[in-house]
Amino acid sequence: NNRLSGKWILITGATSGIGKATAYQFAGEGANLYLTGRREDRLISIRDDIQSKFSVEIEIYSFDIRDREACKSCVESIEGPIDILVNNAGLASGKDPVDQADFEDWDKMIDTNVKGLLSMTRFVSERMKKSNEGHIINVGSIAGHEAYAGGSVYCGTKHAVKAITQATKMDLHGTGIRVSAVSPGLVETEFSEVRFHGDKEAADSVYSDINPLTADDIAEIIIFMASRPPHVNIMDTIVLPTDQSSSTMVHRSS
Ligand code: NDP
Ligand code: 8X3
Repeated sequence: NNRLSGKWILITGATSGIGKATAYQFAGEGANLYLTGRREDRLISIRDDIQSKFSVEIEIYSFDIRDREACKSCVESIEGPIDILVNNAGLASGKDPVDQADFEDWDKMIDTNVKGLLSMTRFVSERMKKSNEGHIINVGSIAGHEAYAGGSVYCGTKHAVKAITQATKMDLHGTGIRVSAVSPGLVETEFSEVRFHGDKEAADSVYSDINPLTADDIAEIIIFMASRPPHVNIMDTIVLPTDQSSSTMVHRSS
């Protein structure tokens, strides 16, 4: 009665955090995986580790999601079915005010979180439409529902993910394809280390004295969405740690 067993799941950004946890949980349900990310060494070791624990098939594709041709050739070289696309690859880069922020940071976020997600959606939805079934699950954020200071562009990209999710659902109206988003608050992953350009202290302070979400908490929500019956389409879920009540309202124990 497992609705995920034997399905094929394409996960972007599977080398770390939420994408990696999602890969393990889908494998635990007996689903096969296409895993992507830039760091090939990690893709290889994650593939080998998952296959030492679960008997599933895994293909890995190492490329930069900002490279549209690479997205196209990844999807084209996948011969088997793509039942579910988890658009997870993304990042925040910097948290500077709009008058001081770095243009390279802005380009990275827009090119990855918006254009990369769109490229994958474009190529995969075209295929799903032919078979009239599939499920696209976008990783949004609380930052796609509320903006905060220093987040003009990151929050802008996640508001875009929310709009893209809604419009994609409408574009695929009348087909059997489902379109969902999950919108987490603070999840302790490599996210803040990336945002603060490797400054571990700054990254740790984001999660200090709170009980943050884990990547597994979000993976569980993704698995739940994916395993509903085919007539059930969860549009979005905002998931916060109990210690967080809005983007900026965070209860710290000290
Ligand atoms: P991590 O930094 O742990 O993981 C990010 C993943 O995205 C990595 O696998 C990375 O792979 C991949 N990625 C980043 N840039 C690229 C690129 N140019 N090409 C291909 N892959 C890329 O962070 P999270 O797991 O936290 O982030 C996953 C998603 O969750 C993101 O979309 C993020 O915005 C969102 N999110 C995170 C929250 C949090 O608090 N952590 C809260 C809400 C949403 P590689 O570097 O190997 O390419
Ligand atoms: C990540 C959530 O608020 O840390 O999307 O930027 S936040």
